[in-house]
Order: sequence, then C-alpha cells, then structure tokens
Amino acid sequence: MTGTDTPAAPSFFVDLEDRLGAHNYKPLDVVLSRGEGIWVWDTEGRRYLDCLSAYSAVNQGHCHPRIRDALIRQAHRLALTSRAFHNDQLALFYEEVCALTRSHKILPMNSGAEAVESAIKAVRKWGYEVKGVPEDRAEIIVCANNFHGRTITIVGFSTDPAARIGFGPFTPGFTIIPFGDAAALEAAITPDTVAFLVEPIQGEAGVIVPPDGYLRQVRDICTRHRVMLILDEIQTGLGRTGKLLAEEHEGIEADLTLIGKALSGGFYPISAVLSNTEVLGVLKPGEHGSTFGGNPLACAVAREALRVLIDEGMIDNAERMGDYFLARLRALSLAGIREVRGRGLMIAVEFHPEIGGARQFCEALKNNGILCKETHTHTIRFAPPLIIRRDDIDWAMERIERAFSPACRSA
Ligand code: IF1
Repeated sequence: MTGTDTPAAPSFFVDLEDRLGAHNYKPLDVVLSRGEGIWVWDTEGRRYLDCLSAYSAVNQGHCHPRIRDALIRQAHRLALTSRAFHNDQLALFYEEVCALTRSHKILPMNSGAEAVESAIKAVRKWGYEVKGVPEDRAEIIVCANNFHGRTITIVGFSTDPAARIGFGPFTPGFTIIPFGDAAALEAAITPDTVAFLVEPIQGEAGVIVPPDGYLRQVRDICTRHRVMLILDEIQTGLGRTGKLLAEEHEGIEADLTLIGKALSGGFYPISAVLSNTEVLGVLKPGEHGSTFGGNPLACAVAREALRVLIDEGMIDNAERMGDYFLARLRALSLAGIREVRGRGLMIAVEFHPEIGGARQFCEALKNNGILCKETHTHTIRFAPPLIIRRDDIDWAMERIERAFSPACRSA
C-alpha cells in the first residue's frame, strides 16, 4: 500500500515504522494526520489538544495559514541557493531578527544542535584570537541536567546516561556545574574559560526554573570574568515563557542567544546564533557553513513566523494563559502531585515517585483528548501552542483532573 492519502488503520503506520525505523523513540500510541491551531487529529478522526507543541516548535499553532502561505509563495519562487550566492530573503531575515532581539550579528543554521555547535566554535575562536586563551585550551562551563541537542560534542557534556552511554569518545574542554548555583559558576571559571552555556529554564530536565536572580548573578559573573554568556533559548525563546526571550524575566542580555524550533512555526528547520558582542565577527569566509543554512525558503518562513508571533499578541497571551493554567493546575488537590512549576506556557507537573511514573498519565490524558509527553519518568510537560485561550484551558482542566484522579487520589 503506498501514498499518503490512502486510508489505513493506525497499526499499518505503527508496524511499518517499527519494522523499518530505528527505535530511538517510544511514541505514544497515536497516529496523527492533521493539525490546526491547538488541535491535532489522528487517522481515525479523533481530536486532541496538543500540549507538547512539538517541544515548543509549534508556538504559533499547527499549520498557521499566514506562515503556510509564506512557505508556498517562496516555494514557487526560490527554495535553495547555497551561500555561494546572495538571495533576497537572508538580509531581510537578519534585519528583522536583529531588530526584534536587539542583536548586532546573527549566524543562521538549521537545527538547534547546529546552533549550539556553531556557538561553541565561535566562542572558542574568540577565546584564542581575542581573549588570548592558549590554543586548544578553551574551556566552556555547562550545567548538570542540561539538554542542548544530540551531537557527539553536546552529549559529551550531558549528565544523562541515556544520552551519552555508548557514544564516546567525547570532545574535551567542558566543565559541569550544578544548575541554579551562581557561586559554583564563579568557582569553576579559570583563565581559559571562554563561555558559560545554559538554558534559562531547563526544559528536558523537567522545566527546572532557577532561583530568582540567578540569571542576573550569572550575567554579572560572566561580565566580570570576561566569559561569554550563551543562553540556549531554543526551547524557552520566542514567547514560550511569556516573554520574547526568557532572559527578559531577569532584565539581562546574553552575549550569544540561541534560537530555533518556533523560529519557523514548525514548518521548516531553521535556527540561529544571535550575538550582542563581536564574537561572531571572528568567523571568516570558509571557516564555518552549512548547505541549507540561511536558505531563502527558511528565511521567508521565519520572517512570517516572527511577524505572526508579534502581530497576533501570542507572547502576552502566553504570559496571561500561562499564569491561568499554572493556577488551575496548582489548585488540583491531588495527593499524587509533588509540584507544579513553570513560567508562561512552559509548565510541568511532577508526581510523587510512589504512584508509578508519569507515562500512565500521558496514556490517560490521550484517552481524554490531550497529548502530552513525560520527561524523566515522574514529570509531565504542558506546553500548548501560545494561542491557547481560557476556555480551552477550562476544557483541558476537566479532562486533566479526570485523567489524574484515579491514580493520584484526592488529597
Ligand atoms: C529530541 C526537549 C529533548 C532543546 C534545547 C537545543 C535543542 C533542544 C533547550 C536541540 C531540542 C528537542 C529534541 C528532541 C526532543 C526535544 C527535547 F528538551 F525539548 F524536550 F530532547 F530534550 N536546546 N529539544 O530543547 O535542538 O537539534 O533538536 O533542533 O532530541 O528527542 P534540535
């Protein structure tokens, strides 16, 4: 059986995936075929509220018409040129992103991990050529329980055994400190330290929000020690936490900011390294690049995805709806819930270990029309598209309480 519109039972897709695909994921037992706004539908027509948003890549909602039409228009004109030639979308993308984020320079890439790797290369080179660190001695500080992607260099500084076991040997030059501990950062800095790479809120670790003031302290420490502060905003950025960038919650500016995911509204892989200093100025022709990096189709899509985010008030909505969703979840008087935490529409519910893991609740939520993903066994993330409305949250809360109650018991 071939073709995408041929009706088939869900098991047809699941079995084929299972037979031919690498088993690097354990998806929920649902086969999706359509998405619109906050909703997705499976192949049998059942509707679900998407509370994962493709890990915050669909902040603008599924298949946003304005972004879709920008993709189609550009696809009729010019899709890929390589960077051997200029194109009429890249400079406009640069101008609009730099204006929006108050950045001086930008480096376009494709995946989030590529943006992270590009930032690592740029700050190392800056360390040698500008800070005067001896060649091959550059050190970068990262946090325990980080998630920055899946490349060998990145998993080499992961503290998650599942992400790193079996993939060595790893890239040297990384120091790991506890997240949320500014004193640990200052203590770990040496004359060879070129950067501190950190997520403003740790996503995969389970939406770990640092203590108030942490990012301000970190900003001050990095400035005093001439260490570049790299904020990985690939998940927290572009409205997810109720601000354009999560750094705004503490009124700081990173030296390098990494964005991706929702930069295209979920239509196309595009990421970027944004710099508020001249770090990106150290890269010379031929020293870095990518076949698809900065292609006109990606840039046209990203330009519209950003316009939509701003024009349609999605960031303020994320702040207001996030406060409401958090308050409703915190009002659940269920003994099995250990903590409800988050900022904006980046929310997590952590369960007490003795009630048997979060996956059971993802299954129960699916049976009640809500799609979520557990992270690290005991926590469920709630990250709906930023266009969600109060009545959608009320609709969801009825079903969340129904899905949680049997195993969570009333307190
Ligand atoms: C998977 C979660 C995982 C990211 C941050 C960089 C990247 C990501 C803060 C890399 C990507 C994705 C990857 C995806 C699941 C999801 C994820 F944190 F969002 F939940 F894995 F931890 N920085 N996160 O969150 O961006 O290269 O993927 O474009 O790998 O399963 P990417």
